[in-house]
Amino acid sequence: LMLGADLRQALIRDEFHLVFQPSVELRTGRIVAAEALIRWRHPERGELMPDEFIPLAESLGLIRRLDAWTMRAVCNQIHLWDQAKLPPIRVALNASAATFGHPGFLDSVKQALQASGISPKRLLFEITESAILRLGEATEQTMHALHALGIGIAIDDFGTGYSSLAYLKLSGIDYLKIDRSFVTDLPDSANDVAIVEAMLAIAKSLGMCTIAEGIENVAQHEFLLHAGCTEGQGYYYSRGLPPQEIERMMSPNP
Ligand code: G
Ligand code: G
Ligand code: MN
Ligand code: NA
Repeated sequence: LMLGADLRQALIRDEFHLVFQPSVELRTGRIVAAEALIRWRHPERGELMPDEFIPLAESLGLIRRLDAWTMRAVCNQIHLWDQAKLPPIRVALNASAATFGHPGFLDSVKQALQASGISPKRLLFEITESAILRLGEATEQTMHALHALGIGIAIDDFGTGYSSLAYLKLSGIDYLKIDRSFVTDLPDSANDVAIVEAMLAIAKSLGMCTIAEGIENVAQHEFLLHAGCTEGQGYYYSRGLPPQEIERMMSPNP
């Protein structure tokens, strides 16, 4: 309850910041993307993680403002990286169902792109399959419109949403992000091996790229590389980093 009041204040006082977790192209080891993850520097409680305040923001109706803050911050950061002539990596953002499903969402994206002057190709929205199902038909139009602008779409936490596979027929999905729960026990778990191989086969036949989440060791990395997964994310490569550290990792002469 207290935290809810603090959250309204935090939006006014601008107490948020972003960390960026690299996504690595498995074949080359290059950083090709980064996922923007929000953090709240609470004046008394210190650094708070999204699971401590995103659900609260959703229930208090503040999530659209929070996601709008993230979108502006991401666009500004990309603009700064472009000015510094860093490699043009893609930046992924998470959007809650209420954000993605709002009628004003598309316009707010266009506005953020225009204000920052960045290319839409640099952005990728992550949406969970449960959000897609909850939103229904409007989602299809939004995904299509984002895709038409050149923005990427990824299904986050793929395989965990108690959903059918029917939504994969929707146009505009560029990436499937294989949830960490399927990666943790690779390559020892025969079940997880079978499930992940099946997911990679679906993605491949639908012309989608794949990103495995939660890679923590070389055995998982090797398995996913040889199984044909496109990209990997996880502590094996890097945790979420402040912008300056990402810059150092991407600079040609560190
Ligand atoms: O930062 P951490 O790795 O703990 O992220 C946990 C989850 O929080 C992410 O997987 C994502 O779903 C969610 N999240 C992070 N940043 C944002 C954001 O800006 N907006 C929304 N809606 N969710 C976010
Ligand atoms: O899936 P979401 O978009 O909710 O995922 C990001 C979350 O996963 C964040 O909380 C992040 O800190 C966490 N995370 C990222 N990489 C790893 C990893 O390699 N291992 C574990 N255990 N958690 C990770
Ligand atoms: Mn995500
Ligand atoms: Na995820």
